[in-house]
Amino acid sequence: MNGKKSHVVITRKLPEGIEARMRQLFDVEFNETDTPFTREALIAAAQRAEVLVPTVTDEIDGEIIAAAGPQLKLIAHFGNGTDNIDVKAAHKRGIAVTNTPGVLTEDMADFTMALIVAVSRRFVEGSRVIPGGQWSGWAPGWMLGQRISGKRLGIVGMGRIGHALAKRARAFGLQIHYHNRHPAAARIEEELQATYWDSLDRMLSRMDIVSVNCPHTPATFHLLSARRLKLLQPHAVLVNTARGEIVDEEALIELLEAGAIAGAGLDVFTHEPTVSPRLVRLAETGAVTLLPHMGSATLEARNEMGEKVIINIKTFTDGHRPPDRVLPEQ
Ligand code: 8YV
Repeated sequence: MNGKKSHVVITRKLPEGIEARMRQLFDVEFNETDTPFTREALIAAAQRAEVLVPTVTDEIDGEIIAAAGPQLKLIAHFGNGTDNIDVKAAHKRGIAVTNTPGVLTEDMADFTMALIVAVSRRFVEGSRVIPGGQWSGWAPGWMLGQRISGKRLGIVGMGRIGHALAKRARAFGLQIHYHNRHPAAARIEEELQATYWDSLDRMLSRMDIVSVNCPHTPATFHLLSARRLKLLQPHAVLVNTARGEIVDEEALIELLEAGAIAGAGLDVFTHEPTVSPRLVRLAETGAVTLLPHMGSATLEARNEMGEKVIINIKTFTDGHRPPDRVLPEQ
């Protein structure tokens, strides 16, 4: 881009060290207050930026892409999932899109494993008892959860995060089952002693715990539909740390309210940051554990995501192919 520093607009506050490096390399507009951009602010940013750095809280849809000025050449997403960006529309307008894969895998897998344990062993409910002054002492039949060891974990989506989760789950004594568009490499199946289920329906009806770990795409929207959720066994636990839209949230709420499954752990929701009051009520009864989209929230992940954004912008503006280019789904 002519030897002059590229104009980069960042929609949220990033780690200090990352912002300092960006200041050296680019002509950057930061968001000092960290207030999410309104739609109008996003459109205005797309009309002046050469590079836009959004996050999961920015909906970069076809209309915003259409309103972007001709100077916008790159959307360097600070995040792994790009379901908030109309990648196809960007591609058509010659705007490249990059993301930050790989650097949040281990943190996401730790977090998902922790949520599986927390829901099965009622950590959140238990943690409220002492501060609430409700503990009158131990009793043999009190706060009973479900044993994890020896149970069947069904992973929906055996990508990087699914694989990292499966490794942890093996150490907890879980049997690994998975559904994916394609079976994993034989080496991975062998390492995990994993069973591939071509039919998601059949897998769901046989699992004790189900974890959603696939990306949200048009093909995975409500992949766990009302019909499929009903296939879960009454003692099953569902954990979703991927995207709210993959599960039919209303149908899940109905199942939980009816006590038709044992519980759920959710870190993602259909209309973030708004969460259904019915889910909140279920959380109060202990039927569901709700967390505020914090699966990848570690200092290390945020710094490494920032590094990836810098590398993607720098390689692109230097005229090379950025390492984390995202292409539209075929
Ligand atoms: C990030 C995520 O925090 O990267 C993702 O896809 O869902 C999150 O863990 C978020 O995307 C940051 O933009």
